[in-house]
Amino acid sequence: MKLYNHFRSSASFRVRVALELKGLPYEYVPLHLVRGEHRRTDYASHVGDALVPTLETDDGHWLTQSMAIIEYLDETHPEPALLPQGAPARAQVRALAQMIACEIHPLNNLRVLKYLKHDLMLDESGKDAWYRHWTRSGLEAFERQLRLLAAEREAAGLAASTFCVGRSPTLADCCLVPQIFNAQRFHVDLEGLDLGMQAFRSCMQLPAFQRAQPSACPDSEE
Ligand SMILES: N[C@@H](CCC(=O)N[C@@H](CS)C(=O)NCC(=O)O)C(=O)O
Repeated sequence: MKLYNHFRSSASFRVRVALELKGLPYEYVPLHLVRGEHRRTDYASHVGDALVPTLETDDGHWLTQSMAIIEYLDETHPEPALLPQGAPARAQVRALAQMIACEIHPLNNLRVLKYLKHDLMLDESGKDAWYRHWTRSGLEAFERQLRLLAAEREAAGLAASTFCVGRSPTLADCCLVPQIFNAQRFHVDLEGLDLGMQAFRSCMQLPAFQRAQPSACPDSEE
C-alpha cells in the first residue's frame, strides 16, 4: 500500500496511526502541502478534492477521506479492532471521531486559513485567534462528551476508560491525538481537558503513535 500524505497533516496522521496499530507496512509518499504538491496533476487526477491523505491499495484503488480509509483498514485487517463491540459503542466512537474530523478540523484546514488571510485579509493574529477559538471550543465539547460517556460506563459498572473509550485505542483516539498535536503547535489552551489529555497521554505511550507522529516522518522538517 502507498500512503500519499504530509507529516504535518492531521488527517494523514490519523491514517498513519491506524496503519501502525495494525502493523501494516506501507510506502510513505510525501506531498508537501505548503508547496502545493497535492495539486500536481499526477496526484489530483486520482483524487477529486486533491486533499491528503490518500491510500493506494495493492489492488489499485485510490481511497480518500481519512475516516473512510481507517474503516477500510479495520474491515480488511480486523485486529486490533479500532471500533468496539456493540452497535451503540461503535456509534459513540464514530461520533467522537466526527467531533474532531467534521466539527473542528474543517474550520482550521490549510485552505481555510489561507482564505482568511489572503482573501478576507485577516492578519496573523486574527487568523490565530480563529484557529484557537474553534479548536478550544471543539475540544471542550469533546471533553464534555467524554465525561458523559465516563458516567455511562460507571453506571454500567465498567472500568474507567484510559483511552477515549475503553482501555485500548479506537478510531476516536486516531483522530484526537493529531488534533492535540496541532493544538499544541498553535498554542491552544488545553487546560481542563482532563479526559482528553489522559487519552492523549495513554496513546503517546504506545509505539504505534510514536512512530506515526510528525517528527518521526521521513519528510519531517522538525
Ligand atoms: N476530511 C478529510 C480532510 C482532508 C484534508 O483536509 N487534508 C488536509 C491536510 S490535514 C489537506 O490536504 N489540506 C490541503 C489544503 O488545504 O490545501 C479527511 O479526513 O481526509
